[in-house]
Amino acid sequence: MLTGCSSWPEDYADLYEREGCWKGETFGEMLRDRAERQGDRIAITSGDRNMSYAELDDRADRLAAGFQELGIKQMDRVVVQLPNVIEFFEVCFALFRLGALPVFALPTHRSSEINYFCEFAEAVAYILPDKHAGFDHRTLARGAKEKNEKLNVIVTGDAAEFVNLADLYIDPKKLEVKVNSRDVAFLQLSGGSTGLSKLIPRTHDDYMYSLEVSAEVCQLDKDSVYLAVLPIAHNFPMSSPGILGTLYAGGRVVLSPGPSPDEAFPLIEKQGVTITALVPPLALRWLDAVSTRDHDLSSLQVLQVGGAKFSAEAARRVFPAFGCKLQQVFGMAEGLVNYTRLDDPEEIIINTQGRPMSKYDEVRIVDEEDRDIEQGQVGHLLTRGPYTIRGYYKAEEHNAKAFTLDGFYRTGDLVSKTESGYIVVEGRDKDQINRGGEKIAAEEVENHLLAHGAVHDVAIVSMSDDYLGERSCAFVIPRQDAPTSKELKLFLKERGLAAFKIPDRFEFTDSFPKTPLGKVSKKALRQIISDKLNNQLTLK
Ligand code: J2J
Repeated sequence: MLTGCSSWPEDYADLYEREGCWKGETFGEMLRDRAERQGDRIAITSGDRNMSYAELDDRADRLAAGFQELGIKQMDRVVVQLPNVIEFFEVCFALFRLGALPVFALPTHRSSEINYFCEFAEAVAYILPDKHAGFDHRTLARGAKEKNEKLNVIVTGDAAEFVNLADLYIDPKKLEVKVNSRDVAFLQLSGGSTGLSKLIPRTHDDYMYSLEVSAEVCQLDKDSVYLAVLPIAHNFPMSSPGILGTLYAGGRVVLSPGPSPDEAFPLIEKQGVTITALVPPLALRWLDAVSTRDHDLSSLQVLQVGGAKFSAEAARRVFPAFGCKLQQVFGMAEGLVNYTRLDDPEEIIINTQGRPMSKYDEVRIVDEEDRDIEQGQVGHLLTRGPYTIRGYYKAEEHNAKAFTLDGFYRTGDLVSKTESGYIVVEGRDKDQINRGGEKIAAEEVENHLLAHGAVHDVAIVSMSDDYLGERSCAFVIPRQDAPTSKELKLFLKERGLAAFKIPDRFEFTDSFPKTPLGKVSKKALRQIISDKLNNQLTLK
């Protein structure tokens, strides 16, 4: 096991293996198997390009050889920041075959996040696009390289002074590495609640099991066509069942260049898409658009919505608008995924966030003292199971708080359970803003703002928003020369913070409301901003 990671205790590992959850298969082997069994079938469609399983398998081998020649070895960490492109798959499977570990960054991440991932994960390489969504990613590479001149920078497209990914597909060699399925396959990002995002070590065995069960619950098979709309580095479109679950099932992944109805609807029609996954704000956008377009979306069987709470009102509109099933998905990159089942009664699909996908998932709903509460009451969700991590990467101190002594992960979600065992997400007790599915750790942004000379103190909270569900609001106690919100936004941008983390609104104040224990009361701040927004609405 990679140093800095916590494995499952032996008795649990034995249990999960004995029960057939962990099958001893690595990602590299999984792709090889699909390529041998159905090499001619298309694995990925991107624009006009169709890549078969055999071709993906071969290109992964070639790239693994190229990576090896560059010096990338088993257990090395490689920051991968690629959008929804075929190279994403080739890179991941090449690294999996070498036993090297992708560290998944989002295309929206900027220098603050990238430098942290490179440094914290002690990455030997950083793989990025030349430009994406109007941004030149090579500027990030230059910054990262300045901090570590040994970093291998590999670029898709115009590589400038860096290595071009296209040059690394060389004659495949027999790889001498033996990758163990119990080992970490990659590091996924957590939404985070304290400071910087924690890295989540996921093993071949545990993640493969989550793909197997996800594919089963979502009834995927070789004829399934999954449209990847959300950025595929996110855990949801990656694995629930997502792109990897689709490959697991031998289906076809279609990559959408963007999430808008204008980009996605024609693809659904042309490619016969059967399933796709959205976050709630996108689902709202699609719901509004569908009646004004005349694309034939009849191939769509399942529309998944997750990542943030989907309101019952919006959920009710899905079937009439799309004529397909809605599936609510409540998951987390740390592990546990809950799904409504495709044959569940409508009221369950509309009003709940599903139930755990595996019978080996253990779920507890507890009070402040970790005591189980009565069914139907709201409490803290704890979970443990065959695909839920036992600790974050190199985070001993944080792990002591984020996990119970007996290994349950504290999700930070407040939930209740229906009589039939379905989970309803009721709120959150983690210091995080869920901005339409993008998670923002308040403390991370607060720390950046505290570095501004004119900021004495700051507290960031969520404010409700009709479209995104939540947006972020920063309450700032300024020093003498009060900064403007524009200055502060620019300051954060210049510090290289991803745009989605920059507060949507700033409120300047003399003091913060306190809890009886003397801590800043974020609850009171949320109330202040909510009252203010309501007043503004009434005045309009
Ligand atoms: C309310 N809150 C939700 C939902 C996630 C599948 C689906 C989603 C994620 C994901 C994922 C929610 N209703 N339906 O990894 O595999 C909030 C909770 C949760 C946190 C996890 C997957 N679905 N959430 O969103 O790691 O607060 O994973 O703890 O990004 O999102 O965020 P993340």
